[in-house]
Amino acid sequence: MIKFTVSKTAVLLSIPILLSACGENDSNSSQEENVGEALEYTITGIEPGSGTAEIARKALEEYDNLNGWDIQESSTAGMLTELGQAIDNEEPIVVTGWTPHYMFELYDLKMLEDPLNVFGGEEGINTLTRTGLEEDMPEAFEILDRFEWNTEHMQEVMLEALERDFEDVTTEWVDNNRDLVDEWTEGIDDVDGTPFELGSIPWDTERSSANVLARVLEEKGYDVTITNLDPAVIYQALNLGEVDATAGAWLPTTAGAFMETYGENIVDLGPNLTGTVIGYVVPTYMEDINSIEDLPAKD
Ligand code: PBE
Repeated sequence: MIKFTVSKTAVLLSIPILLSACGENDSNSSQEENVGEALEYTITGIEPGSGTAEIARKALEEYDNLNGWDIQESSTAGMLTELGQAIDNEEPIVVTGWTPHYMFELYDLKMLEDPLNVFGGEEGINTLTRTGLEEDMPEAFEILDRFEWNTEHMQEVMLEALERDFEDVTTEWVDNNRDLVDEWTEGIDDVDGTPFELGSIPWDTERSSANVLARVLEEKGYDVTITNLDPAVIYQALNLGEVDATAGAWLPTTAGAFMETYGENIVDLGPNLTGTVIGYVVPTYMEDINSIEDLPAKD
């Protein structure tokens, strides 16, 4: 039902888009109004309970023009399906997105500017451990502390993992990136089957880092279990010492509230990757919408 309304309105949209392409700035307002109507003032969100979802909601409060807008939270898979469908039909859509993610490889998208800095701009993905890990498992702790890669590496793993499972992909990745991996492990003693509990949250970015680390720790002799937990739960589990580490804490913004609540017994080893961004994302064909403030207010 909703889809039908969107596509009907999208037909109306094409005329103002053409007009604004001729450089008539004051035609923008009519197009912007239609974008809001076409979307029924709704942003397509992801899993409630994720840091991203929390901050996306906060943005609705902070931006006056988003008064009356809502976020339809569902799942990352649902969001990606809706995004794909909208793009197939060149319909407007606003989603909550993040980079690195293959959505930016598959489609022409842009992250909307965030002049109020609600989404925090560039952040990093930090490695966290429970307190006491350094004393209990100094070898693993040292590897975790040295672990550092970049968005291209992660992107490569995520793209490959669209076709094959993460375990295969990361086994191969570790083999192909031996020099880098050696930097994380050089001079560190092997262990003999020590169990290691690695927490992950169920998104591809975190699956990538958890699996790369698992392969590296396994090569050193650890018996690694990757446990998938909800974002809020992983911080509680670390705080209670129920998992040993995670490599997937988007900080300081995305997971900032979780760290404030549960961070007391968590050791933050700093970023293993930098330059990540979360925010509202639109297809580039929405030419007049470049900033969150360009989204039309609901009258
Ligand atoms: N992420 C990707 C999310 C959800 C999607 C890791 C940025 C988060 O932790 O909120």
